Amino acid sequence: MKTLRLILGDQLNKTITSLEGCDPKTDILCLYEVQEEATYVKHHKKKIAFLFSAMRHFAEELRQAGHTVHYSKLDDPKNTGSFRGEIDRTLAAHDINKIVVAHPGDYRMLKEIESWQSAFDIPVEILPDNRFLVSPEEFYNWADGRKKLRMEFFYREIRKRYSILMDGDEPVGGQWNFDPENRNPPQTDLTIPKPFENTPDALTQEVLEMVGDRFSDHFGDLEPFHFAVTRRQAIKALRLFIEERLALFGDYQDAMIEQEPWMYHAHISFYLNCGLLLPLECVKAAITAYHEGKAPLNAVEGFIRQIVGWREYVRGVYWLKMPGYSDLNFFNATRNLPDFFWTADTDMNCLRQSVTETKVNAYAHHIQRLMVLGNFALLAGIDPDQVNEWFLIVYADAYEWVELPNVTGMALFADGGQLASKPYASSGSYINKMSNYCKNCRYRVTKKNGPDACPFNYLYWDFLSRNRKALKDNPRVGMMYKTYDRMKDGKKQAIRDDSQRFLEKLS
Ligand code: FAD
Ligand code: DLZ
Ligand code: SF4
Repeated sequence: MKTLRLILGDQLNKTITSLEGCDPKTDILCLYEVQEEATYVKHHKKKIAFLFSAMRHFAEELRQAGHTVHYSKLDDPKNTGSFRGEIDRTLAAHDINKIVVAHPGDYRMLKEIESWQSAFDIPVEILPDNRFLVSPEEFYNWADGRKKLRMEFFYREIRKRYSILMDGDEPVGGQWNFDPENRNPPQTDLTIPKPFENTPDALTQEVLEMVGDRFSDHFGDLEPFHFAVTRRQAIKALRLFIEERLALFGDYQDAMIEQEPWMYHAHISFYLNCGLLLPLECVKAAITAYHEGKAPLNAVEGFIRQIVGWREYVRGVYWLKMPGYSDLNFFNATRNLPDFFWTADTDMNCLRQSVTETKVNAYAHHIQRLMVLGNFALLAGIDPDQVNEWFLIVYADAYEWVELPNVTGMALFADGGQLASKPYASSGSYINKMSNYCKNCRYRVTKKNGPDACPFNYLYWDFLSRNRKALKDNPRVGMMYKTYDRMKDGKKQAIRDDSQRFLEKLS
């Protein structure tokens, strides 16, 4: 009797629990490319190509390590298009008495897997997902009894538990968080290193052709394609970040420069989220660089906080709050997503740059996602379902467990403050301070009203005014309402008129 060990497309690591205790003589390792996963939302072409190529390379590595691997290619004429159909085919061909799989990333997928036991009438064992440092159960325990789930306190516990950047019981440098040092505006004379670029091999070329043929109506540019698709290549990408970018990661973490999509960020979320890299190895690499004097503490602490803090925290929130979390709409926002989120056809330069780079790279860095794209969706009152779907489609690192809390919780405040203490709403002045986008914009960031004024300026006040009832008890926005209340009636009317004119045109 054999065990079918299913490896999902985002579980591409030999240490994954579903491979523990695997008997290469009897067990079959299964990877399935299926149409239902590629189209439950219409993922960016580059995202599909990346994942399929990484899956095919991983299958090859498993074969070379002596395992029996069943791999369903999407363009195999016999491919049924669904996990159920593919498992059915494997069961029909082999004498299998059990299915083993590591806990999936998404709630949707968990429900699907839970239905298999009765569908196939054999045991289905779901093992913990060891690609994370904190299990959903541990997070429930941490959250239990807390009024507010603040990332900072969660992060400190993880630092202590894993002894990360610790000096006994104290944080190295005497501070847990160096964020205040990490908000430098961009300098004009920065020489930003070239990003990691992998050259596609024959296997990747085959995938690119297939994706080009079959998903031509999906968003995004398929080529050039430079993602790492094996663990070895992903480690190279990580090393390059540590050597060339980490030292300035902290200083310019929030900065945005026209035509510079990569800045000093790590560009490893795609690899972490599909298993090619693991969180602790990234953290250790950064700490080693700190001890070797290659990167300052503000950069290293900032980087590890993203990985062992934010990343683990949003996953914990996701599993704690699902399934209800995906339905939240605190501000009752109903506006349709504007077309320019797909076409980049807008006069607002910050949005045009961010959407264009997203289309080309299936990547945008955090501040573009939060303070340009997310901020606009928040201020314009775009329906959270549509915003979530867009973010899930367009980024190569997007899976619901990480995308949903970042969009619903952090960018849109659609959860009413379960994740963030106040909405990340801002006028054009923040974007102007942290980028050079405004210089080449048809709008004027210093103008507050009128046809040439930066739309973020009036939309910001209009958002606060529209949502006063919902935000009235939030102490962190009280000051802004005081400022609004001091405005003359004519100014308030101009804000309303400009916003209405702009938003009507948007629809
Ligand atoms: P860096 O800035 O170099 O950070 C290093 C690593 O820290 C990242 O690779 C990532 O693994 C982790 N990290 C940083 N911030 C976060 C965060 N807020 N949540 C989780 N992990 C974090 N990240 C995704 O992985 N997938 C998503 O679908 C996604 N959607 C987002 C949507 C919005 C609206 C916002 C505001 C953020 C989103 N993020 C998402 C978080 C963050 O923007 C990306 O992780 C980051 O931009 C990835 O690029 P990087 O590897 O260069 O990150
Ligand atoms: C994202 C994705 C895509 C596009 N295709 C597949 C696939 O064909 N087969 C597969 O096993 N996984 C795929 N994935 C990743 C899954 O969507 C992911 O494993 C679940 O959403 C759980 O996180
Ligand atoms: Fe964006 Fe306003 Fe600056 Fe234009 S002026 S780039 S719309 S913030």
